Amino acid sequence: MSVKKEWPFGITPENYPEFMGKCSEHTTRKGKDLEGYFLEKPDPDRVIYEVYEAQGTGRMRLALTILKPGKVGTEYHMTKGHFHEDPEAGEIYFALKGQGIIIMQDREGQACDLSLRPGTVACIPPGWAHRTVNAGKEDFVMLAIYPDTAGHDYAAIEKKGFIRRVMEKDGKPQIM
Ligand code: M6P
Ligand code: ZN
Repeated sequence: MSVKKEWPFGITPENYPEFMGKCSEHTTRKGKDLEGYFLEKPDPDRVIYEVYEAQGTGRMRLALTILKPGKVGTEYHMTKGHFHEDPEAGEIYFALKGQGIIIMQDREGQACDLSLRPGTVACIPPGWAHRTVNAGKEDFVMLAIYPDTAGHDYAAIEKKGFIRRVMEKDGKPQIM
């Protein structure tokens, strides 16, 4: 089998916009794409987050997510969240900028969260749905690395949501 020759590269908190330029896929998620995810109805035209995706090195995919700061009601901006279609596929998140929280949940309903600051690596084991929340006042930027066979399964989360939510209380993010 012939393998396409790739040129090595690094991604840093400073140069990630260069990586965005190399990406073949770019998705913008606005309030109207996230109706039913927040407790309140989001402004349909507000950009909540953007994802830049590329074929990574070998059999991996790389995705850079930029979550805009802000809240819908008192709930902090967040991604949709998903399980992987492949039950054996895990994922690694590497936080580059801002303050985030990753919420995870398995199919039995066990939940877990980790705070993400620049330099944090979060290991998402197979079988755990994952959602990221911007808990800060600037963009939250992170890089995700996952097998190219993982696939996104949004159905369960779309229907039932996550048990944990990140809400503002007394001016600060609180996980409820
Ligand atoms: C991370 C990765 C991507 C995912 C993106 C946005 O970058 O997990 O695979 O697409 O976050 O999350 P979601 O697809 O749940 O909206
Ligand atoms: Zn994933």
